[in-house]
Amino acid sequence: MRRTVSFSVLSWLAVALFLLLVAPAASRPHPESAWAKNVRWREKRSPRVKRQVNGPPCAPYPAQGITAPKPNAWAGLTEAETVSVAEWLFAQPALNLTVSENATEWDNTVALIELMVPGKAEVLTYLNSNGSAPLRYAHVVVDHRATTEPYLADLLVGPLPIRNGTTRYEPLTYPYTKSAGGRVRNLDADSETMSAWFYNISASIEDITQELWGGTATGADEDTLDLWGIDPPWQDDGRIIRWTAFWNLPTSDFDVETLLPLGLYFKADVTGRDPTGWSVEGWFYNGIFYSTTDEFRSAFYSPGFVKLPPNEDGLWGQTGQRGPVPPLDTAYPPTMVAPSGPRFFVDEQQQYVKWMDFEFYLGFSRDIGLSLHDIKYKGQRIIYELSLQEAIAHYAGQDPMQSGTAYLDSFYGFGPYAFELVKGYDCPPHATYLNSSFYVRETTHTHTDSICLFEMDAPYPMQRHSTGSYVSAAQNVYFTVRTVNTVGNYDYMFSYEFYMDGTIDVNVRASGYIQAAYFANNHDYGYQIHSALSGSMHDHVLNYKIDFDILGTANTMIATTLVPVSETYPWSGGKPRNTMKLVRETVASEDNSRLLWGANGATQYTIVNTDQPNRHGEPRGYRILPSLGTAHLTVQDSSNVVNAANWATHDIYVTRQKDSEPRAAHPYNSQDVFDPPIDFAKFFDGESLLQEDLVVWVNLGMHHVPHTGDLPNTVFTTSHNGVQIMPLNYLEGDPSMESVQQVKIEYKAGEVGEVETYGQPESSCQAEWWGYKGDSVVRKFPYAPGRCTMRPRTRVEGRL
Ligand SMILES: *[C@@H]1O[C@H](CO)[C@@H](O)[C@H](O)[C@H]1NC(C)=O
Ligand SMILES: *[C@@H]1O[C@H](CO)[C@@H](O)[C@H](O)[C@H]1NC(C)=O
Ligand SMILES: *[C@@H]1O[C@H](CO)[C@@H](O)[C@H](O)[C@H]1NC(C)=O
Ligand SMILES: *[C@@H]1O[C@H](CO)[C@@H](O)[C@H](O)[C@H]1NC(C)=O
Ligand SMILES: *[C@@H]1O[C@H](CO)[C@@H](O)[C@H](O)[C@H]1NC(C)=O
Ligand SMILES: *[C@@H]1O[C@H](CO)[C@@H](O)[C@H](O)[C@H]1NC(C)=O
Ligand SMILES: [Cu+2]
Repeated sequence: MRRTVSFSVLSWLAVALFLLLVAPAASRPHPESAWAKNVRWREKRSPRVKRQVNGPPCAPYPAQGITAPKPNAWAGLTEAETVSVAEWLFAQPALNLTVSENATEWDNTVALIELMVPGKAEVLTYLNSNGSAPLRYAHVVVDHRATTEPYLADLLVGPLPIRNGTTRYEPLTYPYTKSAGGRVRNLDADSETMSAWFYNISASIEDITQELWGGTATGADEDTLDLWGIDPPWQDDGRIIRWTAFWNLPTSDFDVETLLPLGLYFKADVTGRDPTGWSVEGWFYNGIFYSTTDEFRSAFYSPGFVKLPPNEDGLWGQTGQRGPVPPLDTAYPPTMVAPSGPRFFVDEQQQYVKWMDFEFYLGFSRDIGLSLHDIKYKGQRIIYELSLQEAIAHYAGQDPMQSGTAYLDSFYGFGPYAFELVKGYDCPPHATYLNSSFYVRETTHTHTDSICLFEMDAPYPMQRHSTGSYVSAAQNVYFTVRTVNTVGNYDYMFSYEFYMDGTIDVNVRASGYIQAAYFANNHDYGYQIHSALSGSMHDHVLNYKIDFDILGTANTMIATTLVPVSETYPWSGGKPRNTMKLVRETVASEDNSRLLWGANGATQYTIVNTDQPNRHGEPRGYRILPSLGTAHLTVQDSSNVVNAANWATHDIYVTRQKDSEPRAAHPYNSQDVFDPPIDFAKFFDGESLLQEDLVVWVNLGMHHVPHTGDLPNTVFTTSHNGVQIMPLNYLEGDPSMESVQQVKIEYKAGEVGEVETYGQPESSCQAEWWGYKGDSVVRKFPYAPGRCTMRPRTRVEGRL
């Protein structure tokens, strides 16, 4: 679900100052900016009624301070570094740059300046062996438009600090699988002209839009309709084809436009930079394709032409309280407090975090937003990098708009859309917050409080056990790092959760507005969810990179499969027994390292170090387990993305770590889908994976078939997916037993004998523990009293 293609840049350029600054490459259908809305809201808002309760304090808690063991090797460029790089770039005559503020579609601009993530070998030397900090380089993207063949060029600039004479720039080619000198064509170079051209097409059927919907899309202020279309454009046979759809503009200040398709589409060949060479190639309405505008017009004015109803803004598409309030809903809901304050440490300067036995650094970039680095558990590195790589939302439908939509979100970037979190809603009241920053148009923008960190008590214990004489239970407190990235119409909530048993849970949830389809003839592609609306089926697939380092970089993936067998044993009297076995296999090379979770969850994938067995001879490692069901792309050999999302074809992949393969996808893969800058399939070249430095690429996904419950917004409860990364024979036992947050209550005959609290601080629950009774027994029949009494189960008698 998302936004719009880039040609509608012009429509929001005029008004959406904020979003414009955020993402010059992206575009949105909104007539108004968030900023403008905010101003209007301030004018409109009524005096607020404060909650008259003794609720928890809502001010964010600063975490305990700490000094990171080393300066963060992934920390973004400083203000001074960015400024110096920008100045230096503008002094390079060959780049022929124009400042963004004054640039036209025919000027070169700087699209990005950020840290070039240093190579792993260098960083490991720095972290492990007191080596010097890696040299810092900037990653720069130059948007070359002062040419008839516009392109985006990745450059490496450095080393930093800038020094006349020693600082150089060179094409950043090594992360590419495409042999194109670190550059890719820019299909959006003419977005403003294209927007104007599309408005002209729309204006040429103004009589029809007036008759169908009582409005126009001509680029004028009084427009009530909008135009945007497929992403990526069709790129077959060297032509660039864009299908454009008509949408109703919202009449409220809600972001409902993606719910207001009107069911009319036109096809245009927009190859090249000269608008006089562009042409309309047809129209599509209510299941019928018309190959010219004249043909469509004459059909429209023929008797019997069926005119279908529009989708219009209304309460149904707007969030906010309505309808009868559920019983007791106005009372203050349960909430969590942190009586001792944050029980974790943050070095804000170095973006370093330490909670219990986990510690790691944070990174942040335009393409993927938040990333986690050098994750150590009990002092040992387990993961060198854990980061989102790309997200696709691949739609389908009987119309060319839905059929042609397959958003690759890193094109828009996650970093610029990590908006400030809503305290008490996005994160609990006691959370700690960090800022994130990103470069845009010769400025640095900071989203304040856009990363939150907090501990939660899970609503179930880590462990419990009852017997007739005691009960034991351990509290399940876990730690979360979270951001929410709203890329267009869709809000992704990314959480990294750390558990006391050594598990890391990576999960994503989705909310916001769906991109819905016009209802006509779409029965095979979704449910009808409103009067003229269909819920446009689509897949979300989000790829994550997990660069494991289990007890060093020499690692192996082992697939352990439960298989049904028929086996005769020495004791089975010559008769086979139908049973099951465990089959251990290594994933030996990149020839067979594109994997599926498999039927019935029978295969467990683990990353181990076979040279580091535990005392029982089993290799120590970590297991990767889908925690909420997963999804890869249903569409095979997608006509939309071709080779641009070859990371979405399977559930989990393993490759050998290479600095030349830092990312599964490039943000501009959508610009050349047949030969994208990074074709993930090319990572698989048969290399051995036995005791090598391994990277796991895992997909989280959702098959989203929106229903009425997706209106007005998709809900996080059902739209979610996750994987757990959990210790496997890694430790001697369950490490959560080190925590004092557990209890053992001994009891007998309805009386508590002893309560063991292990020195944990007093809490109000402790009084209740003394009231623990166990079973209450009421005799119903005075017969054989000895046997009728419930007997306490003891270890000896129990099943275990
Ligand atoms: C943009 O152009 C105007 C007019 O030439 C000039 O005054 C202004 O300084 C330019 N902006 C920047 C950021 O260079
Ligand atoms: C430099 O860019 C300008 C537009 O900003 C263009 O007119 C000019 O031709 C370019 N010069 C070169 C040498 O490419
Ligand atoms: C790194 O330096 C610190 C402080 O000088 C020293 O304590 C430590 O042993 C050194 N570590 C290695 C691996 O050289
Ligand atoms: C590099 O040289 C340019 C042009 O001579 C000068 O303006 C700039 O200040 C110099 N930068 C540094 C870092 O010495
Ligand atoms: C759109 O139409 C106007 C008025 O006919 C014309 O001046 C303009 O050049 C057209 N724009 C494009 C991009 O074709
Ligand atoms: C976040 O940014 C705000 C506004 O610039 C600043 O006041 C605050 O100190 C920053 N917080 C952190 C943790 O850096
Ligand atoms: Cu969805």
